[in-house]
Parts: sequence; C-alpha cells; structure tokens
Amino acid sequence: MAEPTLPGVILQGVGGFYTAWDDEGREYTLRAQGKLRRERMKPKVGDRVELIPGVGEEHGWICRILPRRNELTRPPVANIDVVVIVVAAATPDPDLVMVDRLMLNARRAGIAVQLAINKSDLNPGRAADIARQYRGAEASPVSLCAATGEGLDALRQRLRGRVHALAGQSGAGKSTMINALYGLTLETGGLSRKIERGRNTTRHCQLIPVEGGGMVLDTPGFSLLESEVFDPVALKDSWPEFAPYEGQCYFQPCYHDTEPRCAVREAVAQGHIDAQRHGRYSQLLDEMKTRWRDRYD
Ligand SMILES: Nc1nc2c(ncn2[C@@H]2O[C@H](COP(=O)(O)OP(=O)(O)OP(=O)(O)O)[C@@H](O)[C@H]2O)c(=O)[nH]1
Ligand SMILES: [Mg+2]
Ligand SMILES: [Zn+2]
Repeated sequence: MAEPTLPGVILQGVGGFYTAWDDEGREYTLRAQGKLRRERMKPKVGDRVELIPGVGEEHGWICRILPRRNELTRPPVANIDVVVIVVAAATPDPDLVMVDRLMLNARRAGIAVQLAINKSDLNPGRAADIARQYRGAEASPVSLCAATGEGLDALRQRLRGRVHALAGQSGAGKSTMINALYGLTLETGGLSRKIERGRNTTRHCQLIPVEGGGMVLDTPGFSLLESEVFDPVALKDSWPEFAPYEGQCYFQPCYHDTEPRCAVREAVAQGHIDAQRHGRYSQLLDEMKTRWRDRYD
C-alpha cells in the first residue's frame, strides 16, 4: 500500500536536503526520492510537492513535484508571480544588459516584472535615468533606498499577497531590501567582505512567507548571466516598447535592427522608444543570432 502523502511547498534546498512547509506551517527536512532523481526532476524553491514526513529525527521524502505554473533556470525557482529585478544606481555599477537579460528570461517564462532601482542615495541622477529608460518596458520602475527605507512602502504595496523573487547583480541590495521590507535579518554583505570571501553573500535561494499572504524569495546574485538559446526572430516579442509598431515595418518579419524603413527604429529616432534600451536589444540580438547559428556545434 502506498504511504499517505502531505502537500507542501519547498522553501530551501541545500546539498540535496530540502526544507518544506505544509499547509499548517509545519516544517520538514526532505530528500528527493530516487525516481525523481532518475527522471532528472530536480525540485526548485517554490515547488509544490507531495511529501512523506520523516519519523523522529529522520528526514522525509519528496515523492512528487506538482506541475509548475512557471519556472526560471537562473535563478532556479518555480511558481513565481513577480520577478523583482534589483539594480543598484551605483556600487556595483549598474549592468543594464543583465537587467534586460533577466527581463527577457522572466517574460519568456510568462512572469510579470517589477524593476527596483536601489541605492538611489548614492546617485539619484543615475537612478532617475534608469527609471526613464524603462518607462515603456512594462516594468513599473521604482527608485528606492533600502538603507533609509525611502520608496519601500510603494513597493511593498505592489507586491502584497504575491509570490515575488528578487533577482539581480551580486551586491545590488536584494537581501537588504527584503530585510527592510519585511523586518527580517537575512545576511547582507559589503563589497570588501565579498572580495575577502570571493563569493556571494546569499548563497542559496530561500522562500519566506510574509505578512499579507505573499511570499518573498531571496536569491544569490550573479556576475554573469546567459539566456537560453532560441530563434532570434522571437527576441523582439520580449520588448513591450516595440509592440505598438509591430507589422508597420517595410520588411516582414523585421528584426528592428538594421533594416531600412523600420518603424521601431523610426520610433527610436523620434524619441518614442529609449535609444539605449534599443541599443542593448541590438547587442542581445547579435549574440542570439550567433548562438542560434552555432547551436549544433
Ligand atoms: N548606500 C546604500 N547601500 C546599500 C543600500 N542597500 C544595500 N546597501 C549595501 O549594499 C551591500 C550589499 O547588500 P546585500 O543586500 O548583501 O546585496 P545582495 O544583492 O543581497 O548581494 P548577494 O547576496 O551577494 O547577491 C551591503 O553592504 C548593504 O548595506 C542602499 O539603499 N544604499
Ligand atoms: Mg543577498
Ligand atoms: Zn522593424
């Protein structure tokens, strides 16, 4: 006879051991059953699972991963309502190509995006400039300062009741922001400390239930991020700024890159679409074309 299982959600996974909660908030330590490992089904933080509790001090088992509503590879999380892309106005220097890659990955996974521009205290002008660049990107950019709490109320309101994952460069202030938003004490780190240890302050994804019925996910930052490889002609679909001009170009389909009489490029020239956002799109397009061409090598 099959053992009775309980429904649960994965909060954390470290070295093959998972922490999960059931509906009553009881915590379990679990490992994935062999059949999941054989099927290469690796549980992700955010996964809904069926579990068998351990007896006494023994760990229990994850027997099944329920179908995912959505998932990301980097960071490796599942069943997310919103990806909060965190970028610092300074320290570290904002990497907007990485912001665009994160946005692309979230959009391809069908997840909503919220842009949070942190450390506005260090360079208010740069923060305002980043917010302006993303005005048409369906990312509702907010400028804030996790250190003083400025701008946090507006962000908290928008995320209330939703499962949101913070993602972005290492040191941008993701953990600091979560602490300030929800009165928590996650470990945060200075840059000097990072150099000393040669790694991120946050090393694992972690899902935390918060007031208002939502859940927040802290994730380790990265310094490098690649997107999955797909047909480059689909790249433009993840730039909401281009949508109003779709179908109006001379060539069909159009990459909105170097083609003559391109409606998107004309919109850029007239200042209706941000030129730097379009410039980074061209850069990612070149990269995707190369990787698509070389995909069988
Ligand atoms: N001046 C200023 N510093 C901040 C602000 N927010 C965070 N910091 C500092 O930035 C540093 C990095 O913050 P963390 O929260 O550890 O950054 P993180 O994004 O979680 O980094 P990883 O876990 O490595 O991915 C810490 O020294 C924070 O005190 C801010 O709004 N202004
Ligand atoms: Mg962190
Ligand atoms: Zn075009």
